[in-house]
Amino acid sequence: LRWLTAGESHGPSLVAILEGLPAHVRVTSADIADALARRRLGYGRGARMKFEQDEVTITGGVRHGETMGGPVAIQVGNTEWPKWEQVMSADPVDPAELEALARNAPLTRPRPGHADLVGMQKYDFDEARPILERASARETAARVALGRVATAFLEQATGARLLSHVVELGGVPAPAGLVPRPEDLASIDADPVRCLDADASKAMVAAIDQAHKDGDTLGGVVEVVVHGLPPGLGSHVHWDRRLDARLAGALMGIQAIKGVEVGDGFALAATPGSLAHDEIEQGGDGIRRTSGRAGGTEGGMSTGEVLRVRAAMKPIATVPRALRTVDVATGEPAVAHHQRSDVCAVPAAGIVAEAMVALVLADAVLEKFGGDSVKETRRNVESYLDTLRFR
Ligand code: EPS
Repeated sequence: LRWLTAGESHGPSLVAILEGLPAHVRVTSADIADALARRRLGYGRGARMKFEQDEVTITGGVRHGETMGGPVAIQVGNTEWPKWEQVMSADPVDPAELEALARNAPLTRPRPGHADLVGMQKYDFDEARPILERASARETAARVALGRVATAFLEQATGARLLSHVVELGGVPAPAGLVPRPEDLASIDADPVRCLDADASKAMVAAIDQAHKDGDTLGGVVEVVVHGLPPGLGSHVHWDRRLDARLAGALMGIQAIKGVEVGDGFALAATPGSLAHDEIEQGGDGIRRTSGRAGGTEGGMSTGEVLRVRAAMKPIATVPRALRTVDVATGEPAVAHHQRSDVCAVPAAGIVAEAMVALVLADAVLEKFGGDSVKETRRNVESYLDTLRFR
């Protein structure tokens, strides 16, 4: 599976291409629009989330609600575009016209923690606009669109079900050990911060309100949970084939993510070996683990138990109570530029994390089982499961 996104935060649209999916994956523009709407959920988002719409068009690879085997191409229109037509025009614009636009004022006061400064250094720009436009988490809309297609494939080919929830926000933890089931998804999505526990959710909302008052921003931790994966995705034989390594890389590739855990992750480092592993027993319907500390991978392979991966998001770098920086035009001390921002985008990060996990898993499923149609992949999965040793 290969995939790419292109487009800027205030450009005309984002575009995304997914290549290598089999034919007959059932997916519609409405499914993708629903996934994008889930990404816009979440208490603490900024003004733009209220007035901007995600306009989805599938421009290739799907006919009458099913993939045909060719690259799937999706366009997500930015309804903000008319305001940015000159500032972000692909073709040259009369400099006098540009200069008259307040929106085009050079951004020379880079935000600490953002891509602004190092991006200007690396790509040789004297202001941050060309950097922040692509660094923006707006791009995650394109990934969520692709992730929805990957999720459809996973469900239809393997029966796996994927969801996410917020396990910590602004230092407020959800109770430990809550592992949501697929049927919890509707109530998680209905919660303002996508947290499974009502009391923790209230405290998280209060933390966001306080940060908003203080002109501050908040981070948190999201967890993606996948039920029903077959054992044996990924491999122990080489570092870059390990499923957990691929998941970690994909999650770290989301804007603002600073840490990843598989299963109990960092807590396992402080737990004696006798209590850190998942013991194996012969259950009624086959071999199973008695707990889920490893998060559903052993030796870099899915075990067939519930997969659980976490991503830690730092607070958004566009902090209203502006941080100290240097005006790169003058070399003088300054405060970082700020127009508007989200207080917290952790609930949305869960949806993006689902998309990244879905893309990695779809890739791993195709690697192991192949198939040019969903039926063929499913048949291969079923015959593998039927002949599995030690079931
Ligand atoms: C973002 C900053 C905000 C968010 C944007 C991501 O945009 P702006 O700077 O225009 O206010 O609204 O997120 C989205 C538009 C989106 O669809 O998620 C950033 O700097 O990452």
